Amino acid sequence: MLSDDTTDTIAALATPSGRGALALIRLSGPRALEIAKSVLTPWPLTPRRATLVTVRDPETAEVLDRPIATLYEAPHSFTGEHAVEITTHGGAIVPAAVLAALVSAGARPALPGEFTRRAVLNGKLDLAQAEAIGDLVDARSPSAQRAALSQLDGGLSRRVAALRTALLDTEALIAYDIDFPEEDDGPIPRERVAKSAATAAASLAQLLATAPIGELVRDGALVVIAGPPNAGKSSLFNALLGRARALVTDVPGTTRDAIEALVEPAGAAFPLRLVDTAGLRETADTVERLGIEVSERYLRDAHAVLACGETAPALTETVARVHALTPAPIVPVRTKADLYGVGVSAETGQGLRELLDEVYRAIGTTPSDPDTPIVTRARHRASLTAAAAELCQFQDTWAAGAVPAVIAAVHLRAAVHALEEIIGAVDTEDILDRLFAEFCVGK
Ligand SMILES: Nc1nc2c(ncn2[C@@H]2O[C@H](COP(=O)(O)OP(=O)(O)OP(=O)(O)O)[C@@H](O)[C@H]2O)c(=O)[nH]1
Ligand SMILES: [Mg+2]
Repeated sequence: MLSDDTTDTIAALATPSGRGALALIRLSGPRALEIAKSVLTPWPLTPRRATLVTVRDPETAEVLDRPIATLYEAPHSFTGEHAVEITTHGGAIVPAAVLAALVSAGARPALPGEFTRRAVLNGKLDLAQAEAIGDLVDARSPSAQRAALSQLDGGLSRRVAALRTALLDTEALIAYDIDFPEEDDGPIPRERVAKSAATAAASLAQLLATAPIGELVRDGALVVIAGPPNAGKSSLFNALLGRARALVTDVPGTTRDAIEALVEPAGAAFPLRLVDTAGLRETADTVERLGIEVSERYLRDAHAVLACGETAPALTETVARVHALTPAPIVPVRTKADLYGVGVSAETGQGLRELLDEVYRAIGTTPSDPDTPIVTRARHRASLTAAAAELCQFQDTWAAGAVPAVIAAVHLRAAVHALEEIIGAVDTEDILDRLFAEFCVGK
C-alpha cells in the first residue's frame, strides 16, 4: 500500500494555507537530508538547531525564501526518520514555492496523516497517542484539549497496557496450572484466578465508566433553549455566549432556524452545545412551522432543556409543552428578570452563572476521578466494551467450572486482543487506514 511505503521521502505544508506570518513545511524520509541539501544553503545544518537558511529552486537556483530550518537525524525526529522542518514566510506564494522546490528535488507530497502514521510505524507513538494528536488539533473546548493532551502523554495507553498485563497474568496462572498440575506448591487455587480476573474487570469497568463523559467532552452536551416566541431565548443564548450571535428583536417569531454554539464555563468538565430555537407556538406560517419542527427534533435529542418563560403562567405552560416533547431534564428559566425581579436577565447578566451550574447539575454526570483517563473515542469504547464482555464470559465460565481451563482461557485471550487494538500492539493495517483518513495533510 502506498502510504506504508516508507522508502519515499514525503513533504507537506503543516500549517493552513492562506495569509499568515509564517508557515511550516515538513520533510521526512530516507532521502530527506539529500533533498534538503539540494535546496538549502548553508548545508550541512547542525541537528536540532534552528538555522537561518536560503531556499533556492533546485533547477533555476532562484531564491524562494529566507526561512529557518531545523534538521532532525533519524531516529530522533517526530517520525523516527531523517526529517527537516522549514519555517517559511506565510502567504499564498512562498510556502507553495518552497514545497514545490522540495518536490522537484525528489520528495513526494504527503498523504493525510502520513507523518503521524510513520511515527506509529516507527514506534514513536502508539495508536491511541496518534489519535490524540488528531483530537488535539480538532479540540473545540478546553476540556477536549485537556483530554487529548493527557492521552498524548500516554495516560490511556498506560492504563490499557496495565490492564493487558493483568489479563496476561491471569492467563499465566491458568497456563501454570495446565502445565504443572503436580508441582510442589499444589494447584493454583481457582479462587486466585477468579480474584485476579475480578480485579481486572473492576479496573476495566472504571475506565469504561468515563465513556459517557468522554462523549460529552468530544461533542458537548446538547442544551436546547425552548419557549414561546419573544420569551427572550435568543437574548439568553447571546448572554450565555458572551456575544451577539443570534438576532434579537421584539417581533415574535424572529428566530426561524436552530443556531448552535459551543460554550464551556471555566472549570467545567465538558462543553455545552447550546442551541437557540424557534419559539414554540401554533402557527399557520409554513416557514415558522418548519422552524418549530426543527426545534422539536433538537428537543428529542437534548441532554437538557432551558424552558424559557417571561411570566409564571407562561413558564408552567412551556415546561408542560417541552415535557411532552423530550425525556431530557428541564431547567425552567424565568427570563427578563430585570423586569420581574426573579430568574435570569440577559440584559444585566443576573442569574447566568447559577443557571449554568443548574444545567450541569441537571445533566447529572458525575465527574470521573482525576487519575482515570477519559475515554473519548468511540473506537476505544468499542474495544473496551468487547474486552469487558470477553472477560465477563471468562468469569462466568470459570465460576461454572464446567469446561477445561484451556477453553475458558480463550475468552481471556480475546479480551487481551481487544485491548491491543486500542494501542495498536496487533496488526493494525486497517485501523491505521481508517484512522489516518480523518487527518489533514502535514500531520
Ligand atoms: N428587559 C429585558 N428585555 C429582554 C431580555 N431578554 C430579551 N429581552 C427583549 O425581549 C424581546 C425578545 O427577545 P428575543 O431574545 O428575540 O426573544 P426570542 O425568545 O428569541 O424570540 P423568538 O426568536 O421570536 O422566538 C427583545 O426585544 C429583547 O430585547 C431581558 O433580560 N431583559
Ligand atoms: Mg429568537
